[in-house]
Amino acid sequence: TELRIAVLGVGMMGADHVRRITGAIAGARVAVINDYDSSKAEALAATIPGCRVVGDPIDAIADPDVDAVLLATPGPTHEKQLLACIEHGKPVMCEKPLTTDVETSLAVVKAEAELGKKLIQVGFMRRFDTEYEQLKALIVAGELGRPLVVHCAHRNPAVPPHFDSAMIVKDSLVHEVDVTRFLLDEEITSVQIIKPSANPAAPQGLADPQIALFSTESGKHVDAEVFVTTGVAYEVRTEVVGELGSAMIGLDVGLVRKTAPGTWGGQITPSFVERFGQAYDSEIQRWVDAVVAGAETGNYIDGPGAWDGYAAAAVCAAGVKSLESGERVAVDMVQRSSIAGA
Ligand code: ISE
Repeated sequence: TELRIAVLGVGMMGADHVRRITGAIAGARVAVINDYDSSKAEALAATIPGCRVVGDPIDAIADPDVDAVLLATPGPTHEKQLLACIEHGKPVMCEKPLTTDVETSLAVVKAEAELGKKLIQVGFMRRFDTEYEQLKALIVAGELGRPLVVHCAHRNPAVPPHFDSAMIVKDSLVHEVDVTRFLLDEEITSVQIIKPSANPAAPQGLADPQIALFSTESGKHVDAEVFVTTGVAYEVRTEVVGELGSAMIGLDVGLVRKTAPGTWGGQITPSFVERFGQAYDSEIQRWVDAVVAGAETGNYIDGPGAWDGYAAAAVCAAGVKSLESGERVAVDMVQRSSIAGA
């Protein structure tokens, strides 16, 4: 029997996941679609055999024909929808952010911990990208010695018109936050955001690019350039420098072609959909497998969970404060050990 998934929100990411679950993922199908734009939901559902539209997101979660939920709705709706998943015992893959502020993220962590089951996975897809997996494996095997410094670059060709300076922190930099926590396996304790002179091509008032500096519990340094209006392509690069050497991923070295008159080069992915296509595929396949296995283990996730979503929210909140003050801001978060089961 196939896992019956409800996909809530069929914008860019949700629609991409519907296509993925329908065409590339084994053991699962999209049984229910929900979107605030019901005609969009109807149009997509009509292309999938056995799929129907449920107009209310909470009804979609509670539906008896739904085994698991994929949340790709706007961030401000996540808290209520995640709490409904917990209430109905439905495993959920939640696109980032977990919720849009620190308090509600912590409330979700606590509600899940009280239930005593790992139901919530957060869509930090980079952890499933082959290159990030290789980098992590090098570190874990001790091949780089102790990691000392991490350098990140995160460039988008463009962002939607409503994107503001704080969204560069909460929507874009948040991935470097998760990558840092994933690679170094420790919490980030402070953030500083530096605003160099803005790209003249960026919309008026958008602080782009931004340079973020993180310190971690053991005093490691991470810097990240986030530049979302390059007009070029989608580029994500991470370099880890350790005691015994360094390693870098995201060099975009696919096919290198040489042509007259003496030029060489290749191609760069236009957006995260292509750059992280493999990561999304393996993220969702492993999640489906974990949900199926969860009935026996009580653990319905295989990847970052609610705690990781909360930690990211706490670091980004400090980042948004630093964006305003220019100062280094300490990250305010509770001890993980203070929440049994988190
Ligand atoms: C978007 O929401 C993402 O998650 C992408 O990975 C990131 O590169 C982009 O900047 C965000 O807007």
